[in-house]
Amino acid sequence: MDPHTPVTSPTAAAGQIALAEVEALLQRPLLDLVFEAAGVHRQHHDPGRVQCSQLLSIKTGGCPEDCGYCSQSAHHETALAREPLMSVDQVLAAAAAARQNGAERFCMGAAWRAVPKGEPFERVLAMVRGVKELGMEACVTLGMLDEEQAAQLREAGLDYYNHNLDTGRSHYRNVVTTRSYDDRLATIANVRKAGVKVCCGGILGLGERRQGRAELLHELANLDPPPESLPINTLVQVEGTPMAGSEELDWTELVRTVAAARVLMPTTAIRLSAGRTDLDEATQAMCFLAGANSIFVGDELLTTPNPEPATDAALLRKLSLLPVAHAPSE
Ligand code: SAM
Ligand code: DTB
Ligand code: SF4
Repeated sequence: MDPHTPVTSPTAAAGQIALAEVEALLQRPLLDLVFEAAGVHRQHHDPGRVQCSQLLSIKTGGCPEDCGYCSQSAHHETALAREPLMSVDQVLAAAAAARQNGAERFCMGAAWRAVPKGEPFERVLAMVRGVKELGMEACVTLGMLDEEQAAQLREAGLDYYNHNLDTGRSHYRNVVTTRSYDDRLATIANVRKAGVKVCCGGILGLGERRQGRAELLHELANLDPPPESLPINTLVQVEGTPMAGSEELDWTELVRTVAAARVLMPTTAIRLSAGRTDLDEATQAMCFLAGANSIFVGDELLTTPNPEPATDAALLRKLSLLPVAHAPSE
């Protein structure tokens, strides 16, 4: 068959998607795939808008998990200094500054295996309430949580919980050994049950093959419903972590993955996440064309650099992309 022959692409809206269908999508000629994804994107989203979130690491380093990519794992010797849980005032000052810089969602990350009980969790709940009072959307990423904790976060006003599957099921054991794929899925189910929106994606460039990326997209597209927000990170190589030195991902594989995610999950917000400092403008533009419509802004992610705000502002201007307006306070 001519590789450019139009095909009927699978979409999560139509129910369960087979792994073979995702593999076929990822094998399509790149430009055909991007062309289709751009069409799907324009049917479901405003192609002139980009959702902007800002991150803050509220508790840094010393994490008991052994995620092979992470600067914050206590299992690896990295240059990162540990920092205890920040105060509510410190966090809200950072959130207010982020809002001033144009972020409409504030995402707070903690290097925990699981959400702790007691005062630290109460403090996080106060941070969520405070971010909401600033009129911003609130997102947290705190590791595993149970149903009751998810309900408390919802009660505090939390909009999104970020919990990534990172990679496909078969490659997962090469990346993390201290928790299972099903542990991740159980937390995501608890978040859903509480009525909090799910932000769930992965990292490309962890030494996986295209097959591994197909498996990841297959898992994500078959979540019921698929995640409302899907971060696609490319590995930020951190010296001292086992994944540092992994083979660099070719830019076309990133674009291909973004485009396939857009076709499979038409209504999901796809975030071009970690790794943008290593992407040239043309690659980022291609990702936006292929369906990415969300980024992290601010010059730092959690512990690693992000493009300077002026650099991002210039890129968005060149592409005539506007940030999504601030959501009104609830
Ligand atoms: N401890 C919590 C957890 O793992 O769910 C929350 C914080 S963790 C740093 C949030 C996510 O950041 C991870 O799930 C991973 O996908 C991503 N991440 C961490 N280090 C990264 C790196 N070096 N490059 C790209 N993405 C990374
Ligand atoms: C996600 O998928 N990417 C963000 C957010 N969720 C929490 C984090 C990226 C972290 C990159 C490495 C660092 O800065 O520590
Ligand atoms: Fe801990 Fe999260 Fe880093 Fe894994 S990714 S080591 S759970 S902070």
